[in-house]
Amino acid sequence: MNYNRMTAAEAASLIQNGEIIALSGFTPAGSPKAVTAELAKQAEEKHARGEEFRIGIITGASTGDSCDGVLTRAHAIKFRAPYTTNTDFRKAVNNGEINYTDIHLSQVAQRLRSGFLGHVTTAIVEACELTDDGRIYLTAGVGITPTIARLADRVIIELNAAHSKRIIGMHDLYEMERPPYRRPIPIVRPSDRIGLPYIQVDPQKIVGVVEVDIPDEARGFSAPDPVTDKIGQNVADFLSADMKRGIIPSTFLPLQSGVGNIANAVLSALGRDSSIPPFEMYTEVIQNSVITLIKEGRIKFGSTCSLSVTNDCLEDIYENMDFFAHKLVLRPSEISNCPEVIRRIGVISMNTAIEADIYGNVNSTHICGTKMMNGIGGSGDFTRSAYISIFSCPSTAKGGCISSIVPMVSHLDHSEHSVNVIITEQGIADLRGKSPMERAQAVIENCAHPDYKQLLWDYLKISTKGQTCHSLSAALGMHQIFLKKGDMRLTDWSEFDS
Ligand code: 0RQ
Repeated sequence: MNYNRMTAAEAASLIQNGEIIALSGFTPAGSPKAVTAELAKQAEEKHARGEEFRIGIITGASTGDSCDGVLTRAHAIKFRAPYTTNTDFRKAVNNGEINYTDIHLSQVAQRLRSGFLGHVTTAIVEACELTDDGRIYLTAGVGITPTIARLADRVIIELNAAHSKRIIGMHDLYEMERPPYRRPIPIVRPSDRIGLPYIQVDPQKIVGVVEVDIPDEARGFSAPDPVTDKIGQNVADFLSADMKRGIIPSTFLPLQSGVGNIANAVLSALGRDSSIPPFEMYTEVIQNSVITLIKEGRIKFGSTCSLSVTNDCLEDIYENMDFFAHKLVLRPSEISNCPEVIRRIGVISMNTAIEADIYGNVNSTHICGTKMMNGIGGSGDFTRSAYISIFSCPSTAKGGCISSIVPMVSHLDHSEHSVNVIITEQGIADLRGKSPMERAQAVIENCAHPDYKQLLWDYLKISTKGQTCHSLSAALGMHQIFLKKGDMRLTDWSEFDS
């Protein structure tokens, strides 16, 4: 089939006001970059002419600035799901301009198939190769691509020369069936392959092919500091102790690790801990630290939805594909984050909290209960089904003015029932098998910063006794004082009714 080669601007002009588009990729890895950038320019031109132009966007996870950033600044996004990390997007969501739906990432494809999210007209898919019979070979991130390529009325391909074709073969693409009576997902170890290395669509649906040469808009990482190093060491100590006690088998268990600076530092620390044997990952994002550990032989295999690595690291993978081809597999998000598989293979989940409360509830998404940060991502997919679920974070934020350990989380993403362990640079609170009061004691004693310990002990004194002790008027008092006075340390419980 001779595809219609076109410019990014021509492809963008196919998309009309009010449409819902869906994008390939997971994090900036594998996300389209050229058509969305042109779409933003065209939206600005239409707005200048007084024309309406706003669309819905559904993705696997976050994208780069050339999607969420430019389209937000062009006021072209009506609604968006799921996870994003873009600062301008975050502001527009929090000022009410964009309708944002936060969804567990494993569920996005199923919700699309079931029609919960409306009808996708256009899928924009980044590929490194396309065949005449409609085989699409993806790049560094998969996300929801198999599902959107099948469901959308039309597919636009961004054929990106910045990605090496040597990545062909690393993907294992499998789309879940619709219920009822669907068959089990036959993965029993992270390296199992169950699908195809490409997506096949009807070539007639491919309405345009845009040739580009644009690297992924990967984010760098802050260098580990003493706080993130200590958190990492505490996580490693915890896992090593559980292995010595026989809770974790001596062969170890597959690990999941979240996004961001802390996750990167935690993995580096695990890699350095010689008491932990070489291990596997069953995870949704692989960041730079995992690639280093694969090269060092500390990580044996990584199953992931994306290679969310810096561009020099991605180059390194492409250049050494003979080595990495047998060490990595890229899967759709409904498989990389599939609760069935996570529970079966015994994944240990390690995610980052914005704040945790003394009873073990975790807020991963909202600042002071109202402002969206990034979204729940895959943290819920993994936490609820994990063999052991760990949350870590620094004990304070914003120069010590915020305690990450609070009496009650200001927004709930992961409840006390799903959270097994909380770890800060101060120490480890193992919450397994503990009552709420025992959990509170462990969290305050082991995880809270010394500046906040007494305040939290005093909170328990003023709280109403019960299975879970709280003062309903003071439970969010530390947040209120931060919003009023800029420092949670100024909280005085006598200002609240007990
Ligand atoms: O703000 O950038 O202005 O300094 O939050 O915090 O400490 O740099 O941590 O980069 O690891 O991100 C939870 C957001 C942590 C991330 C979160 C402020 C802090 C800083 C970032 P500044 P750090 P990280 C798999 C799993 C949810 C989704 C998930 C995330 C900024 O890990 O999005 O887990 N997780 N997905 O100062 C006010 C607090 C704060 C606070 C931190 N209590 N109050 N601000 N900050 N705690 C991946 C995917 O699903 C794709």
